[in-house]
Amino acid sequence: QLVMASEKEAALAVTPSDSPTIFDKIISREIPHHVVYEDDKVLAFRDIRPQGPIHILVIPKVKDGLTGLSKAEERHIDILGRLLYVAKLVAKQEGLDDGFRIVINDGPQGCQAVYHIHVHVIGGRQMNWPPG
Ligand code: IU
Repeated sequence: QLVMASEKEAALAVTPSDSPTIFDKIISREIPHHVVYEDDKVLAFRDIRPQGPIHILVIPKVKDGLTGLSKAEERHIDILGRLLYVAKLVAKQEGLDDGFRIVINDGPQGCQAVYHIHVHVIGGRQMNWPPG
C-alpha cells in the first residue's frame, strides 16, 4: 500500500471510478475503524488522519453509484439528506456546540481521494476561510 504524504497527493494519485473502495471494508468491519454512529443506511466513523480534534466521516452503507456528489441523481436525494442529518447528529453527539465544518470533496481538483461519497464533519478548533 502506498503511503501518501498529503491528502492532496492521495487525491491526485487516485483514478476516479465506481470500483469498491476501502470504505466497503470499513462497513463490513474487515478494517476496524472507530465507529461513532450507525443505522441501517448510514455509517459514521473517525477519520484516520484527523484535520481537527474531531474529524468524522459520514457515508452511505450502499454506494449505489454515488462515488461523489457530482454523480448524484434524483434517486439519491433521500440518502443525501440523511448524510447531512447524520452529520448534524454526530456534531451534536461530539459536543460541537460552537460550530463545525462540513466538507464534501469532489473530484481531483476537490481533493477527493476515496470514491464513495462521504461527508466530513470537522470541529473542535476555530476554522479558517477561505479553505486551502
Ligand atoms: P477525501 O474527501 O476523499 O479526500 O477524504 C478521504 C478521507 O478518508 C481522508 O480524510 C482520509 O484520512 C480518510 N481515510 C480514512 O479515514 N481511513 C482510511 O482507511 C483511508 C482514508 I485510505
